[in-house]
Amino acid sequence: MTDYQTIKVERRDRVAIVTLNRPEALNALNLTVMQETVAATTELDRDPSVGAIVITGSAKAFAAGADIKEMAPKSYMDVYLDDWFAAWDRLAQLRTPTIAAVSGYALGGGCELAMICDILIASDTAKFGQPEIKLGVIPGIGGSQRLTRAVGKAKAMDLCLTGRNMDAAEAERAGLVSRVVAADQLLDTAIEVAQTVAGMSLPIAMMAKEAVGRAFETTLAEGIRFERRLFHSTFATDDQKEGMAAFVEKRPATFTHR
Ligand code: CO8
Repeated sequence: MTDYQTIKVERRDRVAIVTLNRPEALNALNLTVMQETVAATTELDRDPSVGAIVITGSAKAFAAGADIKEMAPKSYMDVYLDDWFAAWDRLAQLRTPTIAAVSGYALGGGCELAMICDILIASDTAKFGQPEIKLGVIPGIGGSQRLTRAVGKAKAMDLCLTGRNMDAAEAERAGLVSRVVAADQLLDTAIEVAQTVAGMSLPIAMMAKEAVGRAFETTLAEGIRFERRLFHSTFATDDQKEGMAAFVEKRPATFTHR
């Protein structure tokens, strides 16, 4: 597996774990972290033996945001011409299900990275926020859009305008995270969830992900039409035959991901 400077990539059967690893900067997302995370997840996404990808950080910080020291001297032309942060959009294009396991700070770009993932699991120490306004900027990796879709206008405005943090309990109540667990259980829980997802048929999991994702992009009628067409197409897979046969025969399904 490729050697990276700012992330670690491990495999556990059909699950890949990408760990942000810049402890000296609380995993601040600099150019190298972005390039390495995008390169690693793109490679994992192409590998059919990977059924789910967990993205995590340290106990203290999932990621404390974009790297402020790297950003501070940039001019408008620097960030415009480089289309600064656009590469993170690649993560939203991954077809393999992704799970963010968040402990400690998930601020600014850290919160945005977690929100790009399909399932967001938090430890009871997690703190989410979009504090960019305190730096004289606004969210730049989708925070104003994804947070609003996840938690609604009231909390999104509150967080983006005051820059305050939301703790794990508030994040769960608001619907930003699907589960909160004790800090020492976080990675095991995320891997367990990832193993459950990875045990399903990969093409069917991709379709489920695509269908849910569509809800954020389209009208209800079009979304339902899209879902129905995908549902029909599941009947073209071996795994639909296997999944239903296994139910009828009262045995566990063995999916071949075809
Ligand atoms: N960038 C760079 N370095 C950071 C960052 C960061 N986001 N966060 C922490 N660090 C560094 C600190 O500078 C410090 O380094 P050093 O030891 O060399 O001084 C080290 O990490 C440890 O941090 P602290 O000493 O501050 O640790 P504390 O436990 O005291 O505080 C906090 C932790 C509260 C998380 C604090 O570090 C903090 O407030 N960090 C910044 C959080 C933030 O504002 N994040 C948002 C950044 S902006 C963004 O993500 C999107 C911008 C979109 C712009 C779009 C432009 C195109």
